[in-house]
Amino acid sequence: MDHHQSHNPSSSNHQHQSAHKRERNDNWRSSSVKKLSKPNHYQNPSESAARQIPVTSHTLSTRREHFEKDFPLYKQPVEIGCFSLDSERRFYNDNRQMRYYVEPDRNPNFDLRDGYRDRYRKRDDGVKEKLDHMLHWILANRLKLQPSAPSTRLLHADFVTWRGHLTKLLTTPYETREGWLLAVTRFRGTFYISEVETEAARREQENRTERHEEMMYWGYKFEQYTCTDDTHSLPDPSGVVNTNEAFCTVVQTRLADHKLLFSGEVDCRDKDPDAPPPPSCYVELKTSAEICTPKQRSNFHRFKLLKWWAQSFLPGVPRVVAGFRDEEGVVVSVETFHVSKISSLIRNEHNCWKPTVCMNFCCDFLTFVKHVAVEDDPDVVYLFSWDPRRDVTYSIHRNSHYSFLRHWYIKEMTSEGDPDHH
Ligand code: 0WD
Ligand code: CA
Repeated sequence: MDHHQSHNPSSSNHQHQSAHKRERNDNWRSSSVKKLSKPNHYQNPSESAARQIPVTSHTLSTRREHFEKDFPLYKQPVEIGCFSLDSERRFYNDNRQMRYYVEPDRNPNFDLRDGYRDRYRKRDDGVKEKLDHMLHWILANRLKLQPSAPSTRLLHADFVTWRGHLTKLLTTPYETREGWLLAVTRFRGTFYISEVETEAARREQENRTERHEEMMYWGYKFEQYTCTDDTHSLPDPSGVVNTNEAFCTVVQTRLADHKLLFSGEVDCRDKDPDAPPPPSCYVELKTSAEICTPKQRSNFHRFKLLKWWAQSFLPGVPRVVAGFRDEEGVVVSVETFHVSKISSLIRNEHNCWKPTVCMNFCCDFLTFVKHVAVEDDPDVVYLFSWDPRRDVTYSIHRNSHYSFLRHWYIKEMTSEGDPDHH
């Protein structure tokens, strides 16, 4: 099956949905969640949670075999807005940072090292932005996010998060190296998910080699060789690479019974004004080491294409343009990957990843979150934690340094939406 069919709202997925839901919940209860007779911190389950899970459970399995089920419903993502971050990382509720894709030569010889020393302004990655830009976007677009029917909920969404966090969830059943920490806060019926840096990731960031630092620049330099600011000009590789700048799409979609609202950075769009509307006109840019041996090809399929597929499938970005570079950072070839064809490309690979496992795990994790994070309070964080070869566990933190919903957001969301407020 071509999994992009599931994006098509008219596909058979719609009809199969209720049967799906039943099957999924049974599976979640019986196999992927361990039952514990002595819970330690599963407190005060809501009525609906108590009804759906008769046993108290507090871990979630990530084993692949539990998620080899039918592909869950994933609605075609719809762009409901966008925002831009400028060279100083300032937020704008518009598309001023949109760039246009200019197709390069198939063998372009782009020098990705050019400008690393003298024309590079790197974003300060010590600043943890958490969900802040998304919260700004939500406040600026409150009216179009309100539930259609009167509700105690403020937003027509079950989950608000970054696309990058969802990518991590999709690849979890296949990840063997890096664990994650995801903080969840339930506020007025919506679950906000924000990543917390793990100790291992922090150490890695501190101990990066000079070579690694430079290679991180290469991806941005490739963008400069292939993108323009307007539809009429050509790329300008003589300029400064400033990684503060970003254009982000905000999309709404649904994974089984989870309504999702998330944002992801988009590299550029098709410059043809007759191209399909967003997100179908968007292009994701990547660089990767050139492939010289069968072993390298196999690794590329098994690891890289999994990450590329997951990241672009989520917001419905249909194309990934890859620049393959040599050891010296020279792009020797360029290839376009159609996201809908990636899963068939890898089918010949022995023991390879499966899109259905990725999507079912993500779906079951979100169900798990809904059952665990019962207390609706912006000062409470449910911290979900995962290490490779382990189950997902969680801990609860009240008024801790993990809290990430800003006071300005809570204040504005709870006052102005109140009909008595003037
Ligand atoms: O952990 C994250 N993903 C966080 C992202 C934490 C806090 C903030 N952000 C925000 C920033 O506002 C950024 O503009 O991330 C935005 C991008 O979010 P995303 O699309 O959800 O992230 P992801 O899919 O992981 O990465 C997309 C691109 C990357 O391109 P490649 O081709 O390497 O995947 O966003 C960039 C990077 O260029 N990027 C980041 N930019 C700023 N902060 C970050 C980050 N932490 N991670 C990746
Ligand atoms: Ca990219």
